[in-house]
Amino acid sequence: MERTYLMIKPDGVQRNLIGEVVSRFEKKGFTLVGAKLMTVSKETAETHYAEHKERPFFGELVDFITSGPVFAMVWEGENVISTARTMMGATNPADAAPGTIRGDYGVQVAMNVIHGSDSPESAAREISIFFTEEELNSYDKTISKWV
Ligand code: DAT
Ligand code: MG
Repeated sequence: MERTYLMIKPDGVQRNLIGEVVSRFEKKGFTLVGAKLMTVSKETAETHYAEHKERPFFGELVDFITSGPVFAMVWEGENVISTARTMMGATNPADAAPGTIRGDYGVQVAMNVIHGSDSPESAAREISIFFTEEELNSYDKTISKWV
């Protein structure tokens, strides 16, 4: 079963959107296998966002993601990686469709509420950066054959 790494960024945590965002993925039918409120270190932020190292906004990105607690999560389900990206909406909230998380709650590109892995490779990499095996729960729901 596919897993993805989702993270409510400091803006989402401080705007009290944890419950709202978690609720969307719960109602969709995905399974939460790990979650924690945590403050990301500069080193971890630089590792997580390594692909953007050369971009002009890299410094700001690292400063922002380390500026306050994030809510780190691992979700499981069929096609959860791409479906979560669809539910998040476009990177720039100005381009994100209404009904998506960024479309409904974001304004600025740097503060776009949520991070989500963009491929199976990045999901595996990001999950291992933020969670140990012991922190992840494998369980079957009785309704799993319905959703
Ligand atoms: P996504 O988060 O949709 O995967 P990304 O990987 O291209 O988008 O960029 C990572 C984050 O960097 C993004 O969520 C917000 C920030 N970012 C992207 N483009 C930016 C820009 N032009 N200016 C400032 N921040 C930007
Ligand atoms: Mg990305």
